[in-house]
Amino acid sequence: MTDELPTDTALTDTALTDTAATDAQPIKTSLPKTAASWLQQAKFLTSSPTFKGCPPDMGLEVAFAGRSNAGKSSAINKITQQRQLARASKTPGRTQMINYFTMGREDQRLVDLPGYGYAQVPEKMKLIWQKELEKYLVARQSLVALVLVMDARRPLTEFDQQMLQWANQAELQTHVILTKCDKFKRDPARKLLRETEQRMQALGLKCSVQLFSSLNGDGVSDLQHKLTEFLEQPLQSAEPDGAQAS
Ligand SMILES: Nc1nc2c(ncn2[C@@H]2O[C@H](COP(=O)(O)OP(=O)(O)OP(=O)(O)O)[C@@H](O)[C@H]2O)c(=O)[nH]1
Ligand SMILES: [Mg+2]
Repeated sequence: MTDELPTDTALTDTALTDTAATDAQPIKTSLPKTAASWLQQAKFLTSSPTFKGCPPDMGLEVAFAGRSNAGKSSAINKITQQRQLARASKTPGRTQMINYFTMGREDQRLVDLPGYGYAQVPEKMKLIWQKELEKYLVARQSLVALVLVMDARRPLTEFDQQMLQWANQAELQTHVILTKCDKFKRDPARKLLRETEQRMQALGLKCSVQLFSSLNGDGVSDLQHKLTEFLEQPLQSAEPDGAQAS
């Protein structure tokens, strides 16, 4: 490791019928129709500057990690279709706490982490962040996956690589999003995606990777679906049994 550690409803009211629990009275369960409508329900849960202050370590959570200013908070706002759920800013180092969001159930959470690699944070502060973030990444049992956010113009920094190596060793599923891909035309963006995949392969890093833009919405749906997989979120099936036209 270098001297820097990562510091950085629309619920449809349609009732679905689950007949498994009882013969006589089926239990009615409301499920969101789509990944987008599930994520749209996101609400702020809590913020903590320390690992100790995090909410109870139960259920499942996915954390957004990555270099400062890469676009973590903006990505959370975009996929939840809420402008100011997570605080985004031009000033690097904006997110200074571990911020929690839930989609109606406290056992499914998204976490916005402070960014790493921002040199202008006071040294003392930086060390505190590093420690707390390290504790969080190592000890948090409910952390099932990382979304590693990289600025598409500077993918796979030394620290990103270390983060991926660590996640691979810890057997933590990782999905990389290359943000700000709106800065590229379509073909160069695709080329960049291919090259990044190849570099990861060459480095022996296992993870999935996609393009993303909080500005024009590229890749939003892919990321939303990935999160439903990680958080094991059931959705209404597109064509419920018996819905086919005869
Ligand atoms: N063009 C473009 N700008 C983006 C995109 N995502 C984020 N930005 C901008 O990048 C800056 C940083 O975004 P944030 O979402 O605050 O970044 P962060 O990773 O949360 O930063 P820290 O909290 O400091 O770690 C802001 O000015 C955003 O408007 C994107 O997809 N495209
Ligand atoms: Mg942020």
